[in-house]
Amino acid sequence: MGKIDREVVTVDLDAESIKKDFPILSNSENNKSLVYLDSGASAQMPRLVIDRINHYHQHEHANIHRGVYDLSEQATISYESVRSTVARFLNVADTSEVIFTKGTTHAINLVAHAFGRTFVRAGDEIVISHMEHHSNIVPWQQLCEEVGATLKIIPISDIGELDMEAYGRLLSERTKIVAVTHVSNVLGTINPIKEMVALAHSKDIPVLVDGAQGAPHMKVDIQDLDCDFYIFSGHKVCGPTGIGILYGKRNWLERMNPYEGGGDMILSVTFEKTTYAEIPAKFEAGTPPIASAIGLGEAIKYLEAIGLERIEKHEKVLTRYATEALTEINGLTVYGTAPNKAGVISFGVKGVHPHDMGTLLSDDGVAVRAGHHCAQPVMQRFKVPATTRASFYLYNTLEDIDRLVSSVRNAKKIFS
Ligand code: C6P
Repeated sequence: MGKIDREVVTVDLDAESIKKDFPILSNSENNKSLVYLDSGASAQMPRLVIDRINHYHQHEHANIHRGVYDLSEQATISYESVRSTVARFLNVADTSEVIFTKGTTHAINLVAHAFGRTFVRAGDEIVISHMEHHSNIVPWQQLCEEVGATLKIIPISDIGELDMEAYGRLLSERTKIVAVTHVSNVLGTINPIKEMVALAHSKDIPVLVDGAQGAPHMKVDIQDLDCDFYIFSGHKVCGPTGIGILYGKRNWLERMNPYEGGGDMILSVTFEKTTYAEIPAKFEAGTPPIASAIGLGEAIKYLEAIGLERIEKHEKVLTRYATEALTEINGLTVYGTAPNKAGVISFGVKGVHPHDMGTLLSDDGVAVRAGHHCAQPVMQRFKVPATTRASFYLYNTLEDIDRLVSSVRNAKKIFS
């Protein structure tokens, strides 16, 4: 593709007016208007999500699934309706396959425990990739240590793509599950999930997809991907923290033991024996974050009204524009240059530590993340201790990118 001309580039989405939906984005940082480029860590919440959560607290709060009084019944209806909203968002046919969790990390731990302790034994193998977030490494590593299984790693190329031939070779009769990220939170690479699932399924191996950086940024169609588990966090889809989603195929969920025990996940309890509720309740022990779930439902409706396809397209324009402008800076390296890439740019500038870069950008009102991004193996792969990372969302504009680029140039001058 040719070079992007700032004047002629068109975006499908009016990010400037979308920005006005987000109260926090009219704040300033260090006396400069805030440019928020850390949505990969946590997206901001639009006013209607904040208002919906407040309304729940002021007018609807009661525990769910328990009370016979109106308030509790209303809270239950509001909470359960989000399950259908999530099912529509992911194109899941059976709402019972949608489980509320505390977030992506909690959901992966749930599967590693519940699936792992049911199906993985000594000598078995679990396949993950070199670009996983720690949340999709550590729970599997812990499982392997506990049961005597082995973790196998799909390598990545210099541009940050999975080595698909190596992936094929890693799958064997010993493989019990593949757990792979939809989109790398460091490199931005969008992985060929459908192809990976088809290959694994041809050998009867289930696939878990960490969708923390996928579901917020593109239309996810579970029936098309055909994965066995898909996971994401509320706070990365413009919802609140403390809530996440685990989609799981009924066939697996029904055969998995519960992860946590407690109220709401049982059918009957005696001191001799407990029997468990059907899914999804079986995996939702205790009082859930009701307000957060309701906020998540509102966030999803907000994103749907704008359109995930438009959001994805918008982020692609921003990414291309930012990549071209940043790579014009001498001594700047972008880590992760796969052609199929989401709105994440990790970079380093010769002579400037990523943490110093992050601090200097913050002085200019530009919020980015600096560090290992909870993906230390990616840092090891590219032989860097850390990177600076800008990540984009629907409310970012080309002017935001201009501010980033000019601030990176200033930071570079300070250190030269
Ligand atoms: N990545 C980032 O700045 P939680 O914290 O449970 O909501 O999500 C964990 C997680 C799992 N997988 C991927 C691919 C992720 O990107 C994240 C969260 C944030 O990149 C915070 S470390």
